[in-house]
Amino acid sequence: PRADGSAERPFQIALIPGDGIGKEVAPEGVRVVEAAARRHGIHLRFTEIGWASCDHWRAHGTMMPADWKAQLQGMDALFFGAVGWPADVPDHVSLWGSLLQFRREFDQYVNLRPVRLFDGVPCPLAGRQPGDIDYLIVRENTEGEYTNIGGTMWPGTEREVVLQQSVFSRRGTDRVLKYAFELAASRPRHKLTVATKSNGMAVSMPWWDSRADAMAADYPQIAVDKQHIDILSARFVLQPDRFDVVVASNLFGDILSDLGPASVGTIGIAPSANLNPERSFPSLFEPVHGSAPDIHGKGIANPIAMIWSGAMMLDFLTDGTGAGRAAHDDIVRAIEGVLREGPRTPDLGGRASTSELGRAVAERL
Ligand code: GGG
Repeated sequence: PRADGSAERPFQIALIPGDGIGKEVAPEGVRVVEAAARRHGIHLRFTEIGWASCDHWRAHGTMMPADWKAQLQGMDALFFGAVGWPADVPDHVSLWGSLLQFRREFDQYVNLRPVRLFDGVPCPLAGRQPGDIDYLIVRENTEGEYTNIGGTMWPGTEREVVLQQSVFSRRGTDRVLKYAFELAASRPRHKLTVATKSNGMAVSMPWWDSRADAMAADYPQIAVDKQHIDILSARFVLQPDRFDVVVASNLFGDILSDLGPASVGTIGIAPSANLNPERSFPSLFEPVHGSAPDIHGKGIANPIAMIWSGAMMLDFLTDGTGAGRAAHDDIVRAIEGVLREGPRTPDLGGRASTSELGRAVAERL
């Protein structure tokens, strides 16, 4: 059933494998999402797209065709693998030419990234049990430190000066803070950590803090904790159980969302949802990890991040209700089972292949 009540039309999903291991994990994501959707009577239609990739850049000199938006017309969601690599395409070209276009043009201003410690995943943090660590990172996703505004003076000389500007708008900041406050209000612990660096970044971050303080007045039930990004990073490792919802600017959120999953065992299982909460545009679901050139082509990438991102997609598409929520929960339970009992890919200390793991999750549904 669809949130808008139109049960007949299948959800249209653009499958964009991208580059590197994105191409290897994407089919496993589709395998599991299709199986879970079928079980719950959710109709999906995937359309595979070869652009938003370095292959496209090599053939055409751009990451995407000029009419990419028109080609995605009517899509309900984008299911994305990874972008970047090989090295003949500079990373900033591949990222700005694809993923960042989607985030900006589709106004996907929330990047939701869960971090959980699972039974069976070797955790480098001593003494932590599954259940101790379970938090959500809310990353601002359309502005902040991710800009291409700036320039170079006197390039190539000893006087060379490089400027890179950040952008923090009141609208952009307030809307992501609001999402994070609402999310914290919906969870039992009622706790929100605001990532900041207001001692060093003396313009933008005190202002970011002041916006959080202003909003906190509307949420007296939420315990708000502002932390500088440096000590916050240390506490992700030393005291991860103190976090519930963490809201951060674009760059800080990007760094935290690799650190969090790595500190509980592997970034190979970390999912993310790039959301346009108003649903005016399609949202995008992708692993936190990138294209991983070091393991590309070996068939050993962990597909769980892609699979879990697919579960988040089903949940979001159906507005967190009924069939989509049930399909999401089934997938997460199947992931829990595989992580507990195997098979395991090398990042988890095993020797299983990407497709063995994908099949194992699908079989547990
Ligand atoms: N699947 C995510 C991916 O390909 N990430 C590449 C990357 O470098 N992303 C940067 C970002 O998320 O800001």
